[in-house]
Amino acid sequence: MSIADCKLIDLPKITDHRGNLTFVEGGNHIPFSIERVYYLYDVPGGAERGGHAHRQLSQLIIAMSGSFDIVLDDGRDKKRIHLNRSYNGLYVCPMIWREMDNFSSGSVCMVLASNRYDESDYYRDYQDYLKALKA
Ligand code: T46
Repeated sequence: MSIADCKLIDLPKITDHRGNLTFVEGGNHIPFSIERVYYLYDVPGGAERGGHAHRQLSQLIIAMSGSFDIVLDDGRDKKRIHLNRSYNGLYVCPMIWREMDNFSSGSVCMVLASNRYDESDYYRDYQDYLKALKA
């Protein structure tokens, strides 16, 4: 897996004079079934989140409101992506280190995940992650 496998996905957007509607179908718009949804909100200015990789988990990360940056790192290359549209989702495949910062005031980050929460799926130490990539 590399950061080239992580893609910004344009989700369907139904525009309407009443407001817009976007939807996500697991296995259709994203390459996994959705087992869990979580969201980050009330993030204080200057906060950083992430700082880990997942062994198995695939995720779609969406800026539902406001904006933030995600730095993807596959142990060779790094890429900073700015998310600021609720109809765009960043697909992050397994074994990618991610860090999040630059949260705007009032931003909400929603994440669709392929599995339930499992702490044993995390690499939270960067050196352990690099070792696992070489193994
Ligand atoms: C990711 C980024 C975008 C749970 O109990 N259940 C959950 O579903 C999650 C996601 C977390 N937690 C617990 C685990 C920790 O005690 O909530 C606490 C904070 O989690 P963490 O430090 O991992 O939060 P972030 O914002 O750094 O990372 C999260 C996800 O963990 C991660 O998968 O990609 O958001």
